Amino acid sequence: MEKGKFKTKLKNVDNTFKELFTRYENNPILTVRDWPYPANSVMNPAATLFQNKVLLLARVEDRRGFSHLTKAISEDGIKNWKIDALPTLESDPDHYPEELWGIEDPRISWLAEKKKWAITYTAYSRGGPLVSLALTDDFVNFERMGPITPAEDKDAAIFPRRINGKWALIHRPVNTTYGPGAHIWLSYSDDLLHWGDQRVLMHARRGSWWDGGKIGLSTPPLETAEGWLMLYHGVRQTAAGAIYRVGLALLDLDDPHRILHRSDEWVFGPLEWYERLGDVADVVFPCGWVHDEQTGVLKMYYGGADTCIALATTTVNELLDYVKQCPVPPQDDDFY
Ligand code: M1P
Repeated sequence: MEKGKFKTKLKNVDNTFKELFTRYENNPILTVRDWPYPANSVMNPAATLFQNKVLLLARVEDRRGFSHLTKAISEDGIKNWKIDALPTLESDPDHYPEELWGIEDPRISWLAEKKKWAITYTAYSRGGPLVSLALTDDFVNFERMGPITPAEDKDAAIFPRRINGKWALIHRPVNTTYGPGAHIWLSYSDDLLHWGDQRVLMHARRGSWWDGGKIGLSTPPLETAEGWLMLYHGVRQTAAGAIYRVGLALLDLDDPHRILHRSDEWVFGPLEWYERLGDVADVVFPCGWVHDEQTGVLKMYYGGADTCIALATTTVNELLDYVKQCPVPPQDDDFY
């Protein structure tokens, strides 16, 4: 056969996967080199709109291994970040002993009813990580509410409004007696402090699934006309270590315990060098996204390899179009 004439039926098959998120070309957008004071790493930022600017509250790990939170503000959410010269919110173990080993991985929800932002963060206590809450209206002064869950629990965010008269919290306790793995739970409260009516919202799958073993909320749930968009991370253990990827689900607006759709495949995972190489390899860890209601564009901010902060964008419509084609999970997903 003449060279170059070989044809296969597959020649015109497009087998490229269309990514739902587009990475910013100059990622990472923030690293310790941008920081005004010495630190080991910056990662896993919460995000919100504040005074028409994008505000990130980053987890900063110091050179002891303890974390605190520092804010960075930018007009376009991409560049020219103004970073606080000193930690914005530090652990305070003298008054809050549960913060002994630092505070980590915040999520921010705007609570219109309270006219305050609620920051849920991991307090690293002697008894293990737990969820603490702080309220603020200016990101300078913080009203610390203390722990809202016992250890071990993390990856929590409060829904931005009451649902059927109650505040709702997504969180991720670790409960080994329930079975292997860690699952996402939903709890309700009248006052943001005392939480009850706890139920599993979503199970980690098992076996070789990308989210087989451990899952946790990524960004706070985003309200759309078709349901709450929930981004969550799933962890798969491999011989080389854990891989942290991100999946998508749509929850019923009035009964968020009802999962309308859940992606079988991950929608975002470590591919680029800043996601694959760092203190913890192969980790993408989003904790915040900012929605531009005029354009529909969603900016997702995430930690890369527990070392830096990166940005990827999509639109709410793209996420909805995708997730609505995903399976409706069985009510009893023990069958996964
Ligand atoms: O190292 C990856 C992530 O591990 C933990 O996340 P989780 O407990 O949800 O598995 C956290 O320490 C997180 O900060 C870190 O990015």
